[in-house]
Amino acid sequence: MKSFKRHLITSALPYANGPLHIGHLAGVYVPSDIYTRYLRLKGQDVLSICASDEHGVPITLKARTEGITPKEVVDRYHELNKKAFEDFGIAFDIYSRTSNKVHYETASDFFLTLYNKGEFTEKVTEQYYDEEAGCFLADRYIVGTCPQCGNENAYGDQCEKCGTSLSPTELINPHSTISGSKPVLRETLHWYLPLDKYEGWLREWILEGHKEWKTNVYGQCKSWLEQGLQPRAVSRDLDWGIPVPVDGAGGKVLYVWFDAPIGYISATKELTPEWEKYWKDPDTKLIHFIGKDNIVFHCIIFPAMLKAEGSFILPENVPANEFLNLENDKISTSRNWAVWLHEYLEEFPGKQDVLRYVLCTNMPETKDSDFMWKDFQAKNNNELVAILGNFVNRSLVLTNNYFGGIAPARSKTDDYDEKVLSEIERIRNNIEPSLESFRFRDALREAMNLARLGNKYLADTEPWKIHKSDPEKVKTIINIALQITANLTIILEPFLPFTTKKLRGWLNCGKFSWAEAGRSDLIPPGHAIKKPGLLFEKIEDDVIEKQINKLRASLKTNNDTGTTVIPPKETVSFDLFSRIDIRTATVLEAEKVPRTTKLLKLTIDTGIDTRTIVSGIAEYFQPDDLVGKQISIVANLEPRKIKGIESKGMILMAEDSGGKLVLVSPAEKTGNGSIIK
Ligand code: B3M
Ligand code: ZN
Repeated sequence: MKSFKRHLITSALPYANGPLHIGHLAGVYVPSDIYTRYLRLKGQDVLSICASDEHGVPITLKARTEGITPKEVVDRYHELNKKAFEDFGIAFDIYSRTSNKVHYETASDFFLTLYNKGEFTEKVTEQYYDEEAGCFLADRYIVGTCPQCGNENAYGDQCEKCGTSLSPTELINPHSTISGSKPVLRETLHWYLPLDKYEGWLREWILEGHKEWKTNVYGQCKSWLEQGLQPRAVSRDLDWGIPVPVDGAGGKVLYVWFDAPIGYISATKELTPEWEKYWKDPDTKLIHFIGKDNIVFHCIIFPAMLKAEGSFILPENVPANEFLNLENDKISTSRNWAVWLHEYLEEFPGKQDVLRYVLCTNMPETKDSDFMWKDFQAKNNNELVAILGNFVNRSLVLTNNYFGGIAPARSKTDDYDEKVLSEIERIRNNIEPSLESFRFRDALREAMNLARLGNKYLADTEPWKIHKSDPEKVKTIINIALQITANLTIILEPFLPFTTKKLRGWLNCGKFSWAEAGRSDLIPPGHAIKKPGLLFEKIEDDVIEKQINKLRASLKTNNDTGTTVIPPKETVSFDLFSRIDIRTATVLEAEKVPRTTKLLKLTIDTGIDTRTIVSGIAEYFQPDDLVGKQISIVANLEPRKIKGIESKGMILMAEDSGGKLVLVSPAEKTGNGSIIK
């Protein structure tokens, strides 16, 4: 096995388009943090890199939904997510963002290096265009049926269900996620990375060179390589992103999946002037922590980019996790079916390690797993409180009660004592291979076996019964209990950093190194410890019921129509809402827009003026049905050209989750231009 001088750990850059939830922690960030903390404990030279992924359609879609700019979206969620990572002890060395200057320069330079090497093919192709929205549709702007697995919500660049990377023109029955309309094809120029040219090399590098990769990762790579790789566009017709740095590329930006992985490099550059030692020296071990939907980008596309550029190292491993579900259902931002990290901390202050623990014991390392609130409660009460907390509490309280808080010396040990002492080392030796091979569930279970050992040792030896009759024996028992406690501060540090910090405080000791784990002399005789507090507290049924009910409420079913109610959007400030001017108006004329199926051109009297609004409601209303109707409109929306017609405003419609659309009209006739509050 090759030895490395240093480690470079990257964690998938979360899109700054929404808050983080438990699926992010279980899939990427807890495993990455466990591995990084373990390497640090071993005294390794390690950098842990992450950043907000701030470009791409996920951001602009969110901006459209919230009626704010993409910059406002990323500024809000970059800060929220950065704080959530800090609150959960995810100890990155840097958490940067891809909208900053160093990234723009780094990504542009990377593109230009490949461009000047002639790596890209420039091609004019037909791409889907939304006539209503007036923009090309790429990535999440377009959805359709995946040609591989039949998933009807596959995106234009990837099917998240089967992981296949796609182009919009491969989708079956595609439609725009902006206007819902069926897109038309239009010619546009893009730059293509010749993945096909690197297919042979990728086969060799992965299928021959990295047979040790996790089965789920290796298997996905194998199936893509077997399907054959196609050239892939690395630019987009979008106005949010890093402009393509060549002449004649007006209105085109780098594809977010071209720029984002380069964010690992730019963040490292931002962190240290020695960044090239980490990214270009083959003595660096590069590990990418990601979720399974990112495997193609980290195992096929980014390595091909690095290979084409030629001066960077390649990832040594990409231990992708599968997905975490919640109460037997897929975590869903749009349905608010999630446990948001910032909300968890409001409801469970100081219990970050309980969540880290539960997520690790059930980590989706090889297959999807399920977070259940009842399981969260059981693991907290039956393992953290009853095993770890109980043992530590007894060990420290008895030291205080029997020896005034001063660690006693071991006197003569019997076979059982010696067996327990040797178990400390055996357990430590069992944990290491699991951590080294990213099997964190196994590693944590083994680490907890040390607490089980301690609990059993005290229960078997019952020092509280013999502390008067055999004080020498009790000294030995308590000394051994303290050695176990000290070892727990080492082997649990990667998993439960807040708990081990507390424990070190009570033990009145510093941070031991990983090399010291397994020893039985960490707490010398005469060492003064402190009085302990409670390490964990029981979680009662009503607390869990409240969480389960909260989830159920977010999927409240509408009794009248039997459809689930679409959960509310993010809260907005009153002043943001008050900037929107909603008025009553009357439809004077209505006609279909030629050569479209969904558009109606309406002439309306707003009380302020007579204006035209183009609306995608032709499938729901006949033009004549609308003439004379009083409606509600957004009167101060920026005018837009739709099919060459200037549309000034938007008609308010009510759409239930079944897609049924009705007009929003005042309950009784009122003057046009009346302000709707
Ligand atoms: N922003 C995460 C996602 O697909 C994506 C990761 C980028 S890592 C360079 O949700
Ligand atoms: Zn699919």
